[in-house]
Amino acid sequence: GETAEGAGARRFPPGFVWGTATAAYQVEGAVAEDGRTPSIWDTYSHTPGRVAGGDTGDVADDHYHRFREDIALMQRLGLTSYRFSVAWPRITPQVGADALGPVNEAGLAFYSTLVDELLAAGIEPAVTLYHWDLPQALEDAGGWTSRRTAERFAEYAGVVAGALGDRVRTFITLNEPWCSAYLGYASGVHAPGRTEPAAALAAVHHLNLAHGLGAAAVRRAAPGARVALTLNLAWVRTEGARKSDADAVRRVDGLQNRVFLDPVLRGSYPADVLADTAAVTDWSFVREGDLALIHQPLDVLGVNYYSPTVVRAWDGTSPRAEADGHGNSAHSPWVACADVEFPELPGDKTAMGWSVDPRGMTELLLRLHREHPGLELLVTENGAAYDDVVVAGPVTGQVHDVERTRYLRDHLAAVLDAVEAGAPVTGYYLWSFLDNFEWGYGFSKRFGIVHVDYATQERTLKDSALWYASVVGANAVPTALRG
Ligand code: PNW
Repeated sequence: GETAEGAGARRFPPGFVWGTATAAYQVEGAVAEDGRTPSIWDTYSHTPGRVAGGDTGDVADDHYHRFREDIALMQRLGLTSYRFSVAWPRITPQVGADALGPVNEAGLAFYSTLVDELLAAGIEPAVTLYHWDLPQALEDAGGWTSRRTAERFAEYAGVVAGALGDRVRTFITLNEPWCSAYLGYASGVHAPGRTEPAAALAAVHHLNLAHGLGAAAVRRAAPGARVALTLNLAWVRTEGARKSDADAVRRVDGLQNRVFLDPVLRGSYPADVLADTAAVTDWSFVREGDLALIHQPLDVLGVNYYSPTVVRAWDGTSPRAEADGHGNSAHSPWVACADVEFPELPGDKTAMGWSVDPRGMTELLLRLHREHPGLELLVTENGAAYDDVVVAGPVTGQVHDVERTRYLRDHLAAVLDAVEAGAPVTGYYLWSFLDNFEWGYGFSKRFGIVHVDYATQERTLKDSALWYASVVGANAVPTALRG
């Protein structure tokens, strides 16, 4: 094999940003400290039967107390950036539908210190303002089905940008509104666990509105900062040749990609999506002027990519295939798609059951470049869960996670394929830095390049972490793997 420094290596553009990503509820713990109040994920994870193993984020990786140790590990790996999220319930713990309530200085102080320590270690912070931990009080007042949630989000975003904007270059308004809307309100496998398709589409709109209002608030509070939005987009494809297969592609593409991209980047909702979903909702929650508010200038589009989306028209007779990894057969996240199925693909799968398809990443980045030329792209998440085993090593434990390293190598090569074909991708954040609370799967799925022993909070660098360090150091991805 070759190391990243070796002859068989492909270089990334100079200045390419290399990082890892986490999210507050998945790593922080300390859920009742320094004035934090519950979010929808506290409620959901403490509801029996919702999360695998009854796991909760009460302690998680204890990152709230161990962030200095974690930053030291990042520094040792040579990482140049860290994407983390701010827990809204730490910042405005008394928020209600009609008022933001007082700012909790202790909550802000935690993130301010985190930013300072990162900068001191030579690591650039990238801040996600909403990674799914909605204050419970807002859910009680309708959550994302209510436009007041979007209004309060913008106020909260302005507070955080005002406090950190002198040191933080990049603010990401929302992480994956697709998950918040469809997994939270249609399939119910994420908090708040509702299963109402009409509510999911109302949530789509109010999340889009939250992005637009939040983007404007960030600009006012931190005029020098870059505003980004992170979406989980997919290159939707079919292996079927029927007209109905092509129609299934168009509809799923509409719900996954265009219903978020079009309002933000073009100022309109796709007419076909409105028509496809007309039996579910009349979209009357979209008010005059909303699309102008959503259509704010965007500096960077964050792209999260894990696996492909492959569809075909369901003939209505054989059992409907649902191999899209969303984990709920009774309630689909795909509203108005009862005649679409998600066939099982041959080939490699991760521990999530998600198919491995690096080419889908290249195609996705190239499509974004083609359809939105000039828009800077940032890979804000990519990575894989595998069933890691810690083995005894000479000094400390070791994790020989060959499959994760191969996944990362192949996806970095896929990013580089897109870059070489002209896509303006400026950085890559690996999901995740640490093993963490994987939402409905609890701690049973490990995405980290750093292993966490949850009983002791001991961190162990996996082989993939050392491999990633060599990639970052060389600014290049090797064409082959050692051993
Ligand atoms: C993303 N799906 O979640 C999130 O941004 C992370 O917090 C999470 O840990 C990571 O990906 C790995 O799951 C997703 O069902 C959750 O398609 C579910 C889906 C996609 C992304």
